[in-house]
Amino acid sequence: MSDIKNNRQTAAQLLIRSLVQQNVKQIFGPSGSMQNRAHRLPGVSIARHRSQEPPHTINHMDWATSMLARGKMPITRELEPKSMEEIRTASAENETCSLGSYLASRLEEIGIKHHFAVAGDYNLVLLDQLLLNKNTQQVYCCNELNCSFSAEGYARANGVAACVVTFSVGSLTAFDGLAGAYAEELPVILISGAPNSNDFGANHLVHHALGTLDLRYPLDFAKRITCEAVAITHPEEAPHLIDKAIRAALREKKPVYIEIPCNLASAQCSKPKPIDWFETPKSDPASLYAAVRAVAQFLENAVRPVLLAGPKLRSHGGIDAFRLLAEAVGCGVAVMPSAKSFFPEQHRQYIGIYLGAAGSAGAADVVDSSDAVLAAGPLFTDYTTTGWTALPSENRLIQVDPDRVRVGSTTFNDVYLAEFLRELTKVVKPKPKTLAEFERTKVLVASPSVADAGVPLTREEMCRQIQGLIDSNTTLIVETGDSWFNGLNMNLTDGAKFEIEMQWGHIGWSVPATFGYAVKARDRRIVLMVGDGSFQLTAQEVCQMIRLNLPVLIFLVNNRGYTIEVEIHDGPYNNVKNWDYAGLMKVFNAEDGLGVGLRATTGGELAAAIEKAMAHSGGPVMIECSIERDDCTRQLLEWGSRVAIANARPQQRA
Ligand code: TPU
Ligand code: MG
Repeated sequence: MSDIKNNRQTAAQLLIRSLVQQNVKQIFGPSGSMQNRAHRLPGVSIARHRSQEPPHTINHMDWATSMLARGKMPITRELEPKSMEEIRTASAENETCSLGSYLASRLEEIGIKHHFAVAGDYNLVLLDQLLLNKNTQQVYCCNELNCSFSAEGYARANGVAACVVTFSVGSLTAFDGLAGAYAEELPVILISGAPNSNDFGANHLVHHALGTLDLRYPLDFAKRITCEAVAITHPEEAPHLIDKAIRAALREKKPVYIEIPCNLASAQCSKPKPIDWFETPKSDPASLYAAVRAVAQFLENAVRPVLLAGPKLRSHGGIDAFRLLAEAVGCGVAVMPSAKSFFPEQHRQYIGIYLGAAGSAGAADVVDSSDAVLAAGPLFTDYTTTGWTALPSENRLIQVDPDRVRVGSTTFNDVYLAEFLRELTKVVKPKPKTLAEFERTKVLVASPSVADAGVPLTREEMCRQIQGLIDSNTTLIVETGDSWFNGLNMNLTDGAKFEIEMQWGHIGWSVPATFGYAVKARDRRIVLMVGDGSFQLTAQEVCQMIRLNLPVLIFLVNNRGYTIEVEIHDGPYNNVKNWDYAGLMKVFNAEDGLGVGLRATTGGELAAAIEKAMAHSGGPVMIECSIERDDCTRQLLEWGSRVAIANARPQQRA
């Protein structure tokens, strides 16, 4: 028998004993075994809390214990000080809270003020318990995919996020967004309800499952796409498992999975103890020293080094350290697409986005001709290298990963990114040649001219007008499709932020992710660019922006198809059924919403729509921009053709 159960019995027995000792004649409270036991004692009578409940139906040992613990036992007369002392001692030893409130406290402690949720019978009690914590807010989503993507977006703005779904039917749908969080290095805590703990291993079937006795497959799946997956089977182990999972998420910057059976959400466990959640990892001193020496030497020997910012810089806390290192070296600084905004674009050393022929004008020339590329937190894939055409060769690459440094073919393990960048900054010498080269050779990109107000809207005119909205308080979020390249081409003033999901690349990600981001960053102007094809996956989450009065500005690019796919490989499968996108806002508003849907088919209509949007408050505005199916960026054409070649490589013979 568990310690907690023992303690509860001891506390209840102690109470009865002391009441009898003090000649208490009546106990008010729910009927149950404690009263039954007391009743058997001479001279004690019971007044039932709920008269309709027969005394034998509820075991209220829990009730008595929790009332004791809270000092609220409604007895009819005061107890003698001596016995109260005894009771206090017993209850102090038994400091408990519900498992759900334990979890809520932990989420609050690590800075999660909102958790996203979809209700289901396996998580209802847990949701009740989480609601009891008034410092955190529950935010509802239309489905579990959107729920995990909303949390992913919230993690981008907040550093960490949580979402709550039901067992199997809910969690399997949420896993797609959770895997996305893994790919994008975002700590998202997925909490799933589960069947009653007695059903695991029992010889009967439960709903929302496969119709077999196997109830462990969600946990098994979760293990493949998280850095920690735990299933709670007893309340006593909940604190340990919850803390273990949260710690892993914060340490690894990856998602985790916590499964809680429906009957345990309100069960008692020990109260949370203080924890230092945010310990910074410390490098192995010898390895750090060796890595710094090797890299400093490599840079010293090079004539034209450049720095390249990668997407992992943010999750591993290296953005500031990278900038200081860049300023110490004084060379040209390029960024990978997913690291746009991690280095200020107004900085004199900024040379643009490195994405081969699809990147900023002049950036690839500098990086590709450099003899030392220090890439901090990069992720080199077929997409980010434009079909392997923008990949620095190993003999000129210094790759700073989250927990190791590679110089050419030598690897230094147990070296942490931010610490390494700081140490390297102390010893590097200025090497400004690549910046001077870039300045001499750079091609100035002409600003697009203003289109006539009455002519059909073009992509270029649409982007010109959106560019005018970006200020230092803007976050620009861009969806898979030509919106990637439209967004990458935008100039960001200092303070503006940029969000892209290029690694997981899930169309539909941006609508819920923008919702999640906006829940956290209410003070920012959030601008989303999303294509028609992508929007159709997760459109309904716009209604949650309306529900919470979030003033998101959505540019829905209606080009009647999957243009990005058209440029990789065309076929009838790239045509999209047209929708009345702007008209959807009316549907989502129903009787009480403040969302606005507008349409723009010319530059003049777009300007008028933007003006209306800027004057609107209290809800999102969607501007549906109609453009030609083939009106895409030069960068998409360059990128699409090279990715197509990479995809079509023939099978290599062994
Ligand atoms: O600007 P545009 O027309 O390229 O954007 P739109 O209309 O949003 O089309 C996106 C087309 C697209 C697809 C169908 N981009 N990638 N895919 C493949 C894909 C399919 N399913 C998921 C979940 N993610 C994907 N990336
Ligand atoms: Mg499209």
